[in-house]
This record gives sequence, structure tokens and C-alpha cells, in this order.
Amino acid sequence: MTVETKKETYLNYINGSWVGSSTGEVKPSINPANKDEVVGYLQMSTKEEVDKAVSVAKQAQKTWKRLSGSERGSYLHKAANVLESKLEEVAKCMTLEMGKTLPEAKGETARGVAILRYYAGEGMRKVGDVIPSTDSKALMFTSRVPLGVVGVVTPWNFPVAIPIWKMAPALIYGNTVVIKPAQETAVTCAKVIQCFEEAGIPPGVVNMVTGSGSVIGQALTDNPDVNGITFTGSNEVGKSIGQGALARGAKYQLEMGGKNPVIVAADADIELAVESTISGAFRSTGQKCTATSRVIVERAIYETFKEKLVEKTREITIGDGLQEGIWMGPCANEDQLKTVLSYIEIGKKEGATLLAGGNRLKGEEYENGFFVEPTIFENVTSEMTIAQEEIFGPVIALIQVNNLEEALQIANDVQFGLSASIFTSNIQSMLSFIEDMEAGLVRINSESAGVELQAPFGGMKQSSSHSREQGEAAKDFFTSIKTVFVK
Ligand code: TAP
Repeated sequence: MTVETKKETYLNYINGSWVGSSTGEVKPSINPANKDEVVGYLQMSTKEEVDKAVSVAKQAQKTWKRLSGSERGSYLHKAANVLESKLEEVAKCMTLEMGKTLPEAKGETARGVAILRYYAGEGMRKVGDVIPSTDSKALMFTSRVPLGVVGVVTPWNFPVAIPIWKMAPALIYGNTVVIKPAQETAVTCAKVIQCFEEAGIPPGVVNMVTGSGSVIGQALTDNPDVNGITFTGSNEVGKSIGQGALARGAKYQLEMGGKNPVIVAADADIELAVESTISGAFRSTGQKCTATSRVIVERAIYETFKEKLVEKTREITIGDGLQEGIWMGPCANEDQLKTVLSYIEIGKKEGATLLAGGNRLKGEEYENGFFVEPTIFENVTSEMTIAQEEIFGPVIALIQVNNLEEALQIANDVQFGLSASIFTSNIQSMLSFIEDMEAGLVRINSESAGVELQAPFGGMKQSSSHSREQGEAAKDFFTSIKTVFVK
């Protein structure tokens, strides 16, 4: 194990320049696979830097919004090319900072490139409709106008894709942005911002201020010149941002937690259901809002499914995500590890039976990192804490049911409604699931994690503020509709 101490200090990006915080305070960003390794130092900024960034973004927006959509798109195209050329570097930084395996990090970075290219094209697509007027001499149509300055508050679990899927649509529709990334992944975010800089984006259009959420995120929420705020993270913080934005009439978009079910019907392809469940629940160490943490299985195939699931889970290789052959990395930080372990204890106390995992990993190769075993509980009932609350870790709650009606009722028996999937070969079961499942994303015979970037993404119930991200749907949040009547 090498302990690296001399690492780069990353600055805020304001008005096209890299600048330190007014206090000079910095914080190390730590490798969760080896807590002695510093990945880089980030600025612990203050409200002063946020206000400065918002002020320059407001000024820059006046010019940015006047560019044609295709001109704005050309900057996104260039940023995509720069990011593509740095894919290895950015992905490696992501693995070092938050622990996901290098192949996962590369996949996410490639997705960031694709998102930038998708939204570059949006600059040449329609932004309004013509509506027939009852007055034959009039022309009535709608146009879309940008919000102005958009505040972007992002979590650590997708440190490239989430910032880009918020910033790219904000920018293409004529907004300027101030991003506050999670402290855990501020270095990775700085590398994304460098791509915009190298693409030659005009000063003030993209700004980044790093530091604590309660200071920087709060200052963005409260700033009267932030016209819209888009957030992904916990329900608690999301609700507080929503209330703050609402109080001053700003638009807000909140993407929060999930407690996503997989239903495995008696007529399912069991091998496929097992593979998909493992991937949905344990990829990214379960730290995804779409992680499939409840697996609801019909009694007729329960034992077969369970045996195969446990067998496959035991094959998972855990370790430093930079090493070849590693399938699952550590938890992203120590708090997250503690949270996962505490939920495992709660599961045991409430009477669930541990089938696999359940422990922090021991041994020399693991002692400096935040590694936990992929964990499966059975004899879980719907009211148990581990079946109700988002754990954000590699923990599956197996629930046995008598029939699909009961499965669907349990699947809907949570406060969240982000994603859900069913494995079945029966068309009627598929249709009932599509009709009755309370989730923003439903999948049939396919892992419930994620969605293609050109399709809307978002949840129902407590999972989101009911707006949608990604694809064309992002236009609804990042613009306002103006109705025009010409006579
Ligand atoms: P949060 O605390 O919600 O953090 C998300 C972002 O919000 C971070 O950038 C955070 O900053 C910032 N933030 C914190 N307090 C804020 C405030 N008062 N005003 C404005 N912004 C604020 O999530 P977390 O600590 O990363 O993770 C906690 C739990 O949230 C997880 O266990 C998981 O359940 C959930 N989570 C969900 C998602 C998704 S995709 N739905 C993603 C991550 C986490 P700092 O953290 O840098 O201070």
C-alpha cells in the first residue's frame, strides 16, 4: 500500500477562471478503497463564492441565451470530444474518489459523452407549437425561454453522468449554471468542468463552487438570482431545497430515493431473473437510487431462485475497483459503510434471516477501505425497516409471496416510486404490472436499474418532485413556456 500525500489542489471555477475560496480552507478527497490515499484537495468555499458565481452566471446568461441553439450545441459537441479524449483519466479519478470499478466508471464517462452529444443536437430541434387561434387573422404559438441561472446540486454516486445530465440540457436551452458537486467527488467534477473550459465555453456560462452542502447548497437555494435548482440526493435534503426554492418562487427539480422492487413470477426465466437481480442490486455497491433492493418471489419457484441467487452472490469479487477482475468496489465513504452495517443489524433485530454476507470485509487487503459483503436477507416482511427504507448499499430483502396480486400489492407498499421490474413470460402479468405498478420507470424481463439517456427518467411518490430528467423531457424543467399571440 502506498500512501500518497502530495496531491493536486482543485479550485473553484468562476467566470472562466480557477480560483481559491476566500478562506483558503481545503479538504482532502479520500479513496474509499484506501482511506490513507488522498485523491486531491477541494475548496471549502463560502456563500461569498456562491454569490459571486451566481452574479457572473446572471451576467453571462444575457449573451448565452442570444446564441443560436446550434452555436450553444457546438460547445457541447466540443466538450463531448474533450471528455472522450480524457475518458481513461476521468474514469480512473472516479474510481479513486468513490470506489466504483473502473469498467463501471468508464461506462459512466462514456455515457456522459453521449449525453453531451444528445443535447448538442437538441439545439436544432423544435421548441414550441403552433396552436390554431379562433381569430382567423391571428397567429398563436408557444415558445420556450430559458429560466436564467440554474443551480445544480449533485450527489457522489454518478459523479460524471448526473452533473452532465443536468448541465447539458440547462445549457442547450440557454441557461447558465452554477454547480455544487458532492464533496466526495469534487475532483471528478472539476475534471468534467475542465472539459467545458477546454471546449472554450464563454466565461460565466459554467461555474463550479465546492464545499459543504449546508453552506454552498443552501446559499444556492437561497440566492434570489438562481431561477431554477436541480438536485439529486437524499429525500431530507431534497425536501429542504424544494421548500426553500418554493418560498422564493424559483423552479425546482428533485430526484431522490428509491426502494425498487423486482417481482419474479413463477413462470419467469429464473437464470435471467437471478443475473438481473444481482446486477441491479449490487452494481455500484448498491449505491444507486434505482438499486433493486426488494426482490419479491412467487412461492412456487422461491427455493430454486434463492439457491441460485445466493450461489451467484458468493461468486462476486470485491476489492479496489482499479484492480482487474473486481466486480464490486467499496462503499463510497465511511458514513455510507456505517449506514449499511446499521441497516444489516436492524434487519437481524427485526427477525429477517441472513442468507449471505452481512459483514464488513476483514483481512489485510480490506482493512483500509470501506468494504462490505453483498448481503441477502430472507423471511423479510413488507413492514420491516429493510423493506421500507433506502439503504444505498448492497443489501437485498427477499420477500416470498403466494401470487402476483400479492406481489404487486407489496411492490407498491412503500413511500417511493422510482423504478421497478418484473420477470415473467405471461403477457397478462406484464400488462397488469405496467398498469398498476406505481413507479416512473417499469421494466419487463430486464434489470430495473437505469434508463437509456434519450428516455425520461424520474419517479413517482416520494422519489421525485415528479418532473423528469434526460431526453426531451428535460426541456420541461429547464425552460418556461411563453404563449405568443400575434395579430
Ligand atoms: P445528500 O446529503 O442529499 O447530498 C446530496 C447533495 O446535496 C450533496 O452535494 C450535498 O453536499 C448537498 N447538500 C447537503 N445538504 C444540503 C443542504 N442543506 N442544502 C443544499 N444542498 C445540500 O446525500 P448524501 O449525504 O450524499 O447521501 C445520503 C443519502 O442520500 C444516501 O444514503 C442515499 O440514501 C441518498 N442518496 C440518494 C441519491 C440518489 S441518486 N437518489 C444519491 C446520493 C445519495 P455535501 O454532501 O457535499 O455536503
